[in-house]
Amino acid sequence: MAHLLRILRPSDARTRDITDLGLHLRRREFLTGAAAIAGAALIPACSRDEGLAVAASSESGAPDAVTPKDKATEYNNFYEFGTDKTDPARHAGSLRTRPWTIAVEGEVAKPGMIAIETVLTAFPRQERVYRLRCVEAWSMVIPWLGFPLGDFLKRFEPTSRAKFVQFETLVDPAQMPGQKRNVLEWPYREGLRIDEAMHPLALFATGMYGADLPNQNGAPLRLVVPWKYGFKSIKSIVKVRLVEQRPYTTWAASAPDEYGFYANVNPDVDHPRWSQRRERRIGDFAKRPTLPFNGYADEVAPLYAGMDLRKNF
Ligand SMILES: Nc1nc2c(c(=O)[nH]1)N[C@H]1C(S)=C(S)[C@@H](COP(=O)(O)O)O[C@H]1N2
Ligand SMILES: [Mo]
Repeated sequence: MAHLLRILRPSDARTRDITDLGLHLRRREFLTGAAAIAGAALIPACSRDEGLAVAASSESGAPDAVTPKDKATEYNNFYEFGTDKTDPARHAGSLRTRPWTIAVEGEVAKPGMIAIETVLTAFPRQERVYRLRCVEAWSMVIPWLGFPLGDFLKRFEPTSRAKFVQFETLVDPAQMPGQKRNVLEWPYREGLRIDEAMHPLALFATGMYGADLPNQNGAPLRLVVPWKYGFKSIKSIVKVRLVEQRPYTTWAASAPDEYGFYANVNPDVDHPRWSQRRERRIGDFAKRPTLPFNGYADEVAPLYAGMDLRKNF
């Protein structure tokens, strides 16, 4: 991993935005002689819970600023609470996030239930500043608090037959009023190939902006896969199942011509109803180019070597 930078404490990221980090990246880029600022930097964990950041600046050289917190917490997709962007912030207060347990099952040597309190103590949180690119062609830059998904999975000892991971959101229409309508098949389900899930950029997030996750952003535990369209980043997870075959995933099942299993951000593959070439960063007026793998190609493109990414969209 080429570009390294460190935020010493999670709170630093709120005061020093990615503008500074972008300059820092560019300096490093200059020093290492690399051609372009390609995307994310991953910092090896050197000490416990010191707050690590993965930041990026855009290909044009213009630094990416962190999206204001009120935008990231008031403009959401979380259909369990309604389909309007403002529904989750207005209705997610009814979600009870304690007690909360996550079931881990399937192709693992040690299946079991893990309480969210155990998750919070067992896996030290790091800060990761990632771009989030929704398939609807808007984007944000969000400072998450979380830990590598791979660290979580390893604790349950996946077997050699674990080729994919499936995730499920809670189903409870009393807490999640959007589930009274059949806009999607509940529970919301998502999945990754095991090598994608083990990639160090794949994150299990329990917080954002230096605090615990607001309910509307997927409390108490959600997935964040920054190189894929936002719908892969499933919220409020209650089940993780390791499986041998590619699992059912909600959006790919509901509209297979529009949403693929891989859903890697790809400006060259249009959605049937709109272009994916450009995106609107929430808060910006002008659109900006969408980057292959959302700017994380250096890190993740090798996962897809030899694959036809138009077919496997
Ligand atoms: N359970 C569940 N997870 C979900 C969704 C959803 O409707 N239900 N929406 C997805 C979509 S389309 C996006 S873009 C992101 C949005 O995350 P954010 O609201 O935290 O920005 O959550 C994803 N995770
Ligand atoms: Mo999305």
